[in-house]
Amino acid sequence: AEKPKSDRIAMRRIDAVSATEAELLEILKRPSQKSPDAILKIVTPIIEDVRKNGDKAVLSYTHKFEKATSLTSPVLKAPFPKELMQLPEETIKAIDTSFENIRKFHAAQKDDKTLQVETMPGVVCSRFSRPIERVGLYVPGGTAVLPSTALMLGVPAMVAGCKKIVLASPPRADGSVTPEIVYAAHKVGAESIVLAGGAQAVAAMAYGTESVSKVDKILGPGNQFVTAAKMHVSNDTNAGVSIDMPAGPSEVLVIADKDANPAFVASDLLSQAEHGVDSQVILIAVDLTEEQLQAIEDEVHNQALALPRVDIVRGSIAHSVSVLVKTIDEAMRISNEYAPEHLILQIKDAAKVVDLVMNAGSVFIGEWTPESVGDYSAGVNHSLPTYGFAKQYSGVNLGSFQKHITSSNLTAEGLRNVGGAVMQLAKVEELEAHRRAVEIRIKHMDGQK
Ligand code: HSO
Ligand code: ZN
Repeated sequence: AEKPKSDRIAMRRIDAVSATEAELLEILKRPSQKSPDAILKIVTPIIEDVRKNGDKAVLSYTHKFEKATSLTSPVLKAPFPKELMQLPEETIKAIDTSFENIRKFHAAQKDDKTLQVETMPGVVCSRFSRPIERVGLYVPGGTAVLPSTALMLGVPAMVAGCKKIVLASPPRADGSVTPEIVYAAHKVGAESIVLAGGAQAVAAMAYGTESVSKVDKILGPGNQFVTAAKMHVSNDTNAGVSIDMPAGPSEVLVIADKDANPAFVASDLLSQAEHGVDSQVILIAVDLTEEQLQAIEDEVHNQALALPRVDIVRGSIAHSVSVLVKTIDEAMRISNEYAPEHLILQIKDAAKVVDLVMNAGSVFIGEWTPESVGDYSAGVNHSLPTYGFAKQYSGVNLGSFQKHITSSNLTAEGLRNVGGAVMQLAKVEELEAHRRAVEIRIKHMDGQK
């Protein structure tokens, strides 16, 4: 029987043609997050406790929050026992295929060759990359286990040549980690898995404990506690640790025109909506008739009802919208303003429209490219900037696991060529020692001593 209309799983509609700019901006606002101060009040004492009391503190939080009371050590060291990665053949195959595609795409991002430019005769500037030595990769637990995240973080770390890869993931109540995560950790050559989640896992990796290795950078998505803890430790100059990017709930923006298949469009909106009640999905409908729009909405409703996570979908669809526009240009203007984590182009000549993309984490082009291929197996990374941070951040990539070091190498002639500019600027800044470091050499060349 038909569900009552009020029970319909439907996105709000807004007509961008008649809406004011202010109304549009309001609609495109992300659902607001809990105040960072409130979260910090909760995580700061946890971080302090772990910093002071090490393993004992980490374990006590894992006993409390994960209910894994049988755990006696917060770390599982490699080599990981075979019996902890027992998996069905299909799963091993799927992980292996995804691993290989992610490896290929990230290996192609290598810039092993030193970049070298002679800016003036005898003045050679170079740039070369080196791996970050020790990295901590946070793999969330929660409503879904995400071994794919272990691959998305671990594979580029491995390709970059990071010496020490530490994974952290909240254990299940029996103290174990899902075998898929252990297998992924094994494949990327992780040295250990920290059996903890939340702020305690972040603190353990930032400061190190008796058994958890201290790392130089922490990457990976997480809930608001994890994010707040990452921000906190990266602000502590004594910790000496950096992070990838701020993180918020997952989101997708789909641009669809008359050529789009309504069932495909709906399936993409729903794959993002099922991540969490705080996920946001946006449809930009380009010059669709009422009938076409209705077809998409019907698909959203009907497909949603068949999903095991329909209750989560209800939550996220409740704050999601369809924006009606007339042209692709207008659609792209709105998309660039929103700066979605994922942008799906289900439009005619989609590949050409990529030129207009200014802000987005990752783009999925054409009707045969659902977001889920990028989430798992295509080779692109799924750790992407959310919450509008695609305006200034890139998603995780090979560079996230490297530093770029520069060098300069001058000949005597080079120093003569550039020395005048250096001495003059040193004079302007009244930094006499700087000026003399050049002068002393030039005099030496001239035999004046
Ligand atoms: N779409 C998620 C990534 C993910 N999907 C993991 C499935 N598993 C955030 O980009
Ligand atoms: Zn996903």
